[in-house]
Amino acid sequence: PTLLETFSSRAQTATHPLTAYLLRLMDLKASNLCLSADVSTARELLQLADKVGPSIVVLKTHHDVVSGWDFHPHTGTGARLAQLARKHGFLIFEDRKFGDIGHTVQMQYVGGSARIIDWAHIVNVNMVPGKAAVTALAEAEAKWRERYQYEVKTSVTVGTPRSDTFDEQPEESGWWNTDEEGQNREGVGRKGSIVSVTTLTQHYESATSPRFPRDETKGEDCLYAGIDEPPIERGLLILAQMSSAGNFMNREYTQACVEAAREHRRFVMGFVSQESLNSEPDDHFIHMTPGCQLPPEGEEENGTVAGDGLGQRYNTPQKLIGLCGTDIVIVGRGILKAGDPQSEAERYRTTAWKAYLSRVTK
Ligand code: 5FU
Repeated sequence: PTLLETFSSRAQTATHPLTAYLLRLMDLKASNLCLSADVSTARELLQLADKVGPSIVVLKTHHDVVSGWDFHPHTGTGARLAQLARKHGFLIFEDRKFGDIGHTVQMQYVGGSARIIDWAHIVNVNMVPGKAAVTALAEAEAKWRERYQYEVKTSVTVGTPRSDTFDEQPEESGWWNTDEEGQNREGVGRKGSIVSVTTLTQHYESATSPRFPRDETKGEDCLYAGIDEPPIERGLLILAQMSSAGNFMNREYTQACVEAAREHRRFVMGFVSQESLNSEPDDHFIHMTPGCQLPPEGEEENGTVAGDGLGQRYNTPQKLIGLCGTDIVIVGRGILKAGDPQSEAERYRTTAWKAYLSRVTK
């Protein structure tokens, strides 16, 4: 698309279902703001997500900087973030920057304690090891989705459902269950216990899944009015350019990232970059841009703001959205360090949205 095309029109042509969803969300919430929620405790993270949720379309996390992160698949921090994402209508982007051989990044994406794929709609990859990392993550996502869909569809009831005890999982909880035919089935329960797949599915639905069946009474746990559940497809952003001074991502490198993205249009949503990288008619990528701050209220804006002294460089939303043609600005300390993060997030939202509006109405 050209830089003049609106988000709602791009939602019609986006190749990736999650990108189409995100563009609709942006249009609906009049927001192209991502909060980089770099706080140090899980409690702060959840409180922040709940407060700032209405202003943002993406919440970016670094789960490994958060102390007290609860890894429980159904009631832990990821699951609770997913719940807040449904309540306010935003996507979760774990800024994990996978950067290893294909086999390792697959394990890091779906496994470990964090099970990132279960709660993060979006992750990103550092392309230094080569294109295979992208292929590997795409493969892991497809397998995960297949299993997820199988779990949602199947309703085999075996043994005694342990539904009411899931919340206080003992240490031996894990994935060791057996189904009717004696097949080993992954599930959550006490080691060696038998669990109904239905029950498992319900737990996914009620806590971890973005496809939470909407409560008739809606109440607290509902999506932003007018928007449906996001599709189950997960998305990848390729780290094509960085905001930090003296980084090694030159033009050639960035171009290789674009090529990798084109090879995986059903999985790659777009880029973390400093400018728009769409150049061919079939490029429907979305661009998220960190290194963004506004000058203090009342001060004149000239496109840049002083860096943080540790290599970070800042550009204003006006410059990034209006001139460089990126779509979403990622803001961390600009919002987090403010006296009132909630109203500061609104200031960023309105400024970034204005920059978008003037870009498309030029
Ligand atoms: F890929 C990148 C990049 O090029 N620059 C970044 O700053 C990622 N980041 C992240 O965005 C970084 O890890 C922080 O989480 C966030 C920027 O935070 P700030 O407080 O707005 O500087």
